[in-house]
Amino acid sequence: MSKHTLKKSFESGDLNGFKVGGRCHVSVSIPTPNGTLQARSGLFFAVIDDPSMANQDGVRLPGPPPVLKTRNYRKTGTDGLMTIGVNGAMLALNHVQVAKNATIRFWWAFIGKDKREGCNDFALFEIVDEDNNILHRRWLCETRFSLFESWTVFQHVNDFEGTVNLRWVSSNGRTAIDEDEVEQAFHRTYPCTLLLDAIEII
Ligand SMILES: [Ca+2]
Ligand SMILES: [Ca+2]
Repeated sequence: MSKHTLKKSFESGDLNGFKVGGRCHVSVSIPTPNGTLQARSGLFFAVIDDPSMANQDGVRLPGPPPVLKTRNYRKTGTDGLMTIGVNGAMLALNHVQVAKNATIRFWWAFIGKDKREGCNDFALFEIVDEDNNILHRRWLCETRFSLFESWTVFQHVNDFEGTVNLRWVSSNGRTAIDEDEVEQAFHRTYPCTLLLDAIEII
């Protein structure tokens, strides 16, 4: 067992200890296309971006809290399609001590609503150092591939020794030919949701 271990399962019923960007909360259940989903561990789980804070046309209801701008998140898929973040939400655990070869593990689920042309909503996880250098980033789900994923385990063996920030992001995304293409109002609608539970560093 590594010298720095951590367990977070949201069983306090709040997000104390996490940095929150945008609309995040804890819940005991959430509706999905496959019925009601409950926590993977214990009673509570985190909901990153809030699907209940949008109307039936997918338009976000006014805050507070404000949504988080996510346009710094982008990637080009193996098929050449570029995806650029629009807005969403983020949960972070900052200043986490990790030992080299520690295993970072958590359970995630994804609920997306957007299969429209020009949209690719997504969820990702990243590990950054204290200077914001990306040590590891994994795109967990994209709506162009899947609109719903039930609880799935993520595991990563860390190869960095020191202090890191762990971030989970849920984001509206748009697809673009080039980065100068302008975001449209419809890119900000039908936000997706990332669910998170049972975070462990062992
Ligand atoms: Ca839990
Ligand atoms: Ca969307």
